Amino acid sequence: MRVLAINDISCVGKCSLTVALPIISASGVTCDILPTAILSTHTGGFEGYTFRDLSSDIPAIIAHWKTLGLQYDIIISGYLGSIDQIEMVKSAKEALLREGGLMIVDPVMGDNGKLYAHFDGKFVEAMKGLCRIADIIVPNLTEACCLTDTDYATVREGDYEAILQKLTKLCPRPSITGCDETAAGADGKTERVSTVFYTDSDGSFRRCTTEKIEGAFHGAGDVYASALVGCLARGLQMHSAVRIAAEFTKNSIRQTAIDKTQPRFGLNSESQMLPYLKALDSAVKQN
Ligand code: PXL
Repeated sequence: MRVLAINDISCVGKCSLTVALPIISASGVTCDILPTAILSTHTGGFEGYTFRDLSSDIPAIIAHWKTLGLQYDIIISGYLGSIDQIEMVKSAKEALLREGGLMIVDPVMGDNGKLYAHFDGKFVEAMKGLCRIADIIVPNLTEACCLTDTDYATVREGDYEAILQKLTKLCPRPSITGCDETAAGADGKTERVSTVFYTDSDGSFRRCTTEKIEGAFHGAGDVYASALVGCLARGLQMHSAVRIAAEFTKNSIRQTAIDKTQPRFGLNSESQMLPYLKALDSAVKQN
């Protein structure tokens, strides 16, 4: 099983390839990387970061790999710095995904109702085009709203299923992370958060719900997407993969809250890797 992760390298801040490579490899499959840019830090919560765009290298890298006859079982794309790079991911799929392989797109564009720096409406439209050639997409709720032209501010818990349904117009197997559940604790704070998706077996709507830990934690989407890829690469069905990936992400967020490290420095998922791998191993054995 051979996976290709297309994403940037944010040297500091634990997101994109610095998260995808260790998690996917530890899941027990080969993970090759196609870096789209090198940044000194990611763009959320830091100022003065460097950004070296690697777009001009990408066509030659793909051409070289074609001469090697490389074919991937899964390609996952994440943060992309420009519309040109979106087109390059489409070319990478054409050239490198094996017949019947899985194209997974994490349409990284924003969080908490806002687009990240550098993104605009034109980029969102181009990202819809990339989602159209994907088998699975893993947006958070903000990104799902952008992709379905839904006003994030007005979204209520009862709307998640309709938004997921709208996403199927772009891609057959969408899921949405970060869907707050309204059940509030004694202090009025939301205590649960769900990932919504359809099962592989009968296509029924499902919610995978975990404890919500208050705060905005950077890189949670990258941990989730990488673990989901790891689980799918090991042959798990969507419902098991979502459950294991969501649990790992929640445990990593909890560890970060316990350690009280700054959220912009990313999730402390390292110490949660072993429980993740145990859960994956036991699900694979039962499969
Ligand atoms: O975690 C998503 C991400 C990845 N890469 C870069 C980012 C972000 C989110 O802000 O800035 C460079």
